[in-house]
Amino acid sequence: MRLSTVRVVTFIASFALVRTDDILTAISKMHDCSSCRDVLVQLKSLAVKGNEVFVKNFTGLCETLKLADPDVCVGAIIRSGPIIAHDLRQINPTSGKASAGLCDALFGFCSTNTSTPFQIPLPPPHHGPILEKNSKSQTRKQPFQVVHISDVHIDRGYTIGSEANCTKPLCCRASSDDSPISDPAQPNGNMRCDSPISLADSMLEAVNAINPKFVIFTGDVVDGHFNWLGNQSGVEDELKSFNSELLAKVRSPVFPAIGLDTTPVNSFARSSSMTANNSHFVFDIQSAGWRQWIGNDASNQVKHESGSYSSLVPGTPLRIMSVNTQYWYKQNFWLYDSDEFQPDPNGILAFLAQQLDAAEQADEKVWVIGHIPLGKEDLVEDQSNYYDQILQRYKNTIAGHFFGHSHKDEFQIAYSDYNDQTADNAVNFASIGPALTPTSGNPAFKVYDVDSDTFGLMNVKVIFANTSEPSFQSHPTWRELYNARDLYGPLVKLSPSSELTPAFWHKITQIFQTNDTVFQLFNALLSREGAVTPCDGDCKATRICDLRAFRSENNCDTPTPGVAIRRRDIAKMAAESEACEGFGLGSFFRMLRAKSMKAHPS
Ligand SMILES: *[C@@H]1O[C@H](CO)[C@@H](O)[C@H](O)[C@H]1NC(C)=O
Ligand SMILES: *[C@@H]1O[C@H](CO)[C@@H](O)[C@H](O)[C@H]1NC(C)=O
Ligand SMILES: *[C@@H]1O[C@H](CO)[C@@H](O)[C@H](O)[C@H]1NC(C)=O
Ligand SMILES: *[C@@H]1O[C@H](CO)[C@@H](O)[C@H](O)[C@H]1NC(C)=O
Ligand SMILES: *[C@@H]1O[C@H](CO)[C@@H](O)[C@H](O)[C@H]1NC(C)=O
Ligand SMILES: *[C@@H]1O[C@H](CO)[C@@H](O)[C@H](O)[C@H]1NC(C)=O
Ligand SMILES: CC(=O)N[C@H]1CO[C@H](CO)[C@@H](O)[C@@H]1O
Repeated sequence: MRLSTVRVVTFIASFALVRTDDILTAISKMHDCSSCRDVLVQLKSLAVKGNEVFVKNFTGLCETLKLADPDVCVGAIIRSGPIIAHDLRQINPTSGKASAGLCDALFGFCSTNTSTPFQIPLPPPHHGPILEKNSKSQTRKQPFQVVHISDVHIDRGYTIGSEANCTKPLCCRASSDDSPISDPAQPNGNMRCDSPISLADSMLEAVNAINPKFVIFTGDVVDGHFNWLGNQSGVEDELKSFNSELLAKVRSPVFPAIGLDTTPVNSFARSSSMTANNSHFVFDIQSAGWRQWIGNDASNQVKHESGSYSSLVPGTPLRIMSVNTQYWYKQNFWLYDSDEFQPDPNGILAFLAQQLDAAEQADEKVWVIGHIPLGKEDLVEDQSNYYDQILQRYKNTIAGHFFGHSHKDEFQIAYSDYNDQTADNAVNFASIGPALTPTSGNPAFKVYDVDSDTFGLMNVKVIFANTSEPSFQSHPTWRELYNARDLYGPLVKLSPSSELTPAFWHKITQIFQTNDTVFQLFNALLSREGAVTPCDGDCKATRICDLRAFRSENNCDTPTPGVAIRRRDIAKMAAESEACEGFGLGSFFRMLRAKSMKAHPS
């Protein structure tokens, strides 16, 4: 979509002068945290007039400025707008954490690298010195396999032959707007579209053929159209359908985690909100849908612990703790409706700490799984820091972390001292992604070879389907892209009997620093060589810094307001954004700012 700058300028000028209370002028002058708060003051004056006025004004702006197609504008703003209006009515927009968080989520201002000091109450270790995990054991049993799938984003409305090069954030759905068709959607997927059912089925068959001991699924079921078309019954149907497909196609038990699937998307209300708008329906559906895999106790926890649960893998001392990370996600606008400091929304951290303590006493090992990794810019620094305190205390019990959300094949390392990031100080690591949806690269999943005594990883294999191969559209072929042991092991002289320890991953990041060939390969593998973006210099330094940041206060992402606007195709912006929110209110407000700055150059 292209728009005439002259028209925009004229429009904004008239709008700003005649129709709204200087909101756009304030937006165009925004350049730091304080001027961002000025905008919130203006927005609040609109919010107090009611949700309808708030929604109508912004829907009108979105449409007139052609920030998205009209149905996308109306659909997205009508869903999330009322939450933002509610926030503004509840909080002081001129100071405090809530207004800073809202500025950060909407415009990319007021973000800091700091967390609010708070000590999570934790009991001291129960035993004497815990036996060192024997990560270099010479006598190992045959490892077992675990499959990790993530971010399937299945579009049940995917229509073969529909327009794949449309003007919306996602395509491949039948629409009367698109004729004649320039780029027809193929049977098994397209990079501008979320996954057709046939692609998901194909992957689940490949997963089943591996016959893993169990499968972990780190969330995100519904497709991006839900950002502007979703409703509760639609989300319910999607979640149930994917549970049924997993059950029908995969013999192994599945341990899933709650993703961002709710309505409006990302928006999980805290229990402190005292409002009817919450996502309890998601927990009810999954409590029932996951019971046959995770057991009765864990199924009840899903319902009563806001989607989190703790479940022992049958026949092993390995416990899966699945955490709903969404109350720690900056694009969950429900987080900004109170000025009261809430260190542990919905008691998720307390639940984890209590379960880890019980696991420690029972001599179990734990894998923590969840949707959003804790180290990126899009995770609230506070809860990331408090989770890290729990991790440090239970580092001998936690044998692994597994997340999704970024759609990338990557990892994050935790250190006992983040100011002294060395191999010796690396205490844990998280394995992240990749995604099934072809929007961010070739569809892929991971297979882990797991030591049956320590539950550490002996190998990480990435299995992918190449969308560029002509045979992909008739029959996707799933094969190994690489495995970490063969690719990286020789570079760090990994001994044949050693696990892929946190220290191993730290040493890989050191190789990235010294050997750019290896780093560039890693950069290509992030998207399974399917959507490679060049990365040198500062980008490389940031990537390495981020791989060493299990805590979000330690990453090197600097939210650059409006940066994505420089991309040629605005419609694609949301799909490509690091935060992976799709077309949401965050992207809307950032686009609005970029447009208003063009109209009011400073
Ligand atoms: C925008 O808000 C103003 C109040 O500030 C209201 O008078 C006007 O009707 C709203 N515009 C639309 C299109 O709803
Ligand atoms: C975070 O810290 C880095 C390095 O210390 C700094 O360059 C960056 O500007 C900081 N970001 C913010 C938002 O304060
Ligand atoms: C998609 O459409 C745009 C304009 O509508 C055109 O410029 C572009 O070449 C098309 N891309 C493909 C891959 O067909
Ligand atoms: C809810 O969404 C589904 C598609 O997911 C759609 O078929 C249905 O009409 C929608 N219901 C309402 C009330 O909008
Ligand atoms: C995917 O297939 C294309 C076309 O055959 C090929 O050029 C490319 O190298 C393949 N990618 C990978 C990662 O194998
Ligand atoms: C970088 O790593 C590659 C692949 O292992 C190797 O072939 C090359 O010699 C290394 N380059 C340097 C400068 O060490
Ligand atoms: C803040 C907010 O979104 N409130 C909504 C909660 O749900 C009711 C009924 O669905 C709506 O009327 C409110 O606007």
